[in-house]
Amino acid sequence: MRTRRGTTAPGRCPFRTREGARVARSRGARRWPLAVALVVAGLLASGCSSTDLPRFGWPEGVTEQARRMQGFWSWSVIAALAIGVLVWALMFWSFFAYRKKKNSPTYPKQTKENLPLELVYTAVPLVMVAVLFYFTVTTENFVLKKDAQADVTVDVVAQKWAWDFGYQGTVVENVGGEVHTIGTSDEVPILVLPVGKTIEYHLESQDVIHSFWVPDFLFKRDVFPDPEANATDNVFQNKIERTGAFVGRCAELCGTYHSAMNFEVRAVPENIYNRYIELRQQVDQATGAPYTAAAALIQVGSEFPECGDLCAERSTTTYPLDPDREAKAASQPQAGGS
Ligand SMILES: [Cu+2]
Repeated sequence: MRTRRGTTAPGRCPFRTREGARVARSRGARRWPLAVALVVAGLLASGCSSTDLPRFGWPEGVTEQARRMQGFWSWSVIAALAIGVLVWALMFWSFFAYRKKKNSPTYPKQTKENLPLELVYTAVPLVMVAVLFYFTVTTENFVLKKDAQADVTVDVVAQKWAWDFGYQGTVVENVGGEVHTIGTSDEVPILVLPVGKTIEYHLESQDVIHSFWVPDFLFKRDVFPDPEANATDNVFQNKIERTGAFVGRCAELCGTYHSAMNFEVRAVPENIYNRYIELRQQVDQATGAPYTAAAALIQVGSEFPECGDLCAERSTTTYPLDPDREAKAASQPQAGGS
């Protein structure tokens, strides 16, 4: 039944009229700028830059293992987006292709129990889960892989509330034993390591459970007392890909000064690392005692001016927490630190 412009017959959809269609179109036209503004605002509010885009929010790690995990994450997101686009396309195609046609008196043909189709959409998700599982396992195996022969092996001993780093294979002149760097309440221990080399970490706690965590490694591992008796895998390896100072923390709530249990990884070129370890095994003529970590860093810095802040005697990423409970002021960075 035809109607005059702007009126509708009882029981008919108002958008069937030309007037109604125009109203719907104008509402749609008004919503488009709002939708675009929301998308733009969302992108701006996310704080991401174009360089972050390939990582899809994954933090930037500094080890070979972290890069592999990032690759897995990025490809997983790309695969999810591709499948999402396909599903959205199928949805919208079916919305429009099979909608009730204008002037059509009946609904489109309804179908059900299409066995081949049901088998397909049961099998496809299973394949997707299997593919994701395969890449999850291979990535995890890569991250946890241990080479038979590491280039540098360090003993990491955690205790309330400091770290002790020992370099296997080193012998301190006149004193014996391996080179150790031990944190105190006045000094954050610096673990100097070479870039591009396989580092092996042996973890053990002297008391409670701690956790060795360097955020830039995108990796952490709980540190148990007596790891053999506790049947824990206390050894892992990684390869640091770039120089820099990276803060390390205890990631297990281990007691009163847990938050003070920081350290710093100093990743340096191999020649600087070799000289540092050489010095740490020697007696410092100025003191008559073996070189401390700070004295060795100062000496290496003077021999290799290009070392710059990488040879700073104190940590540059964190600072000791003042354990004095009476001190009301917040701890401040050490001179030269940040
Ligand atoms: Cu701890």
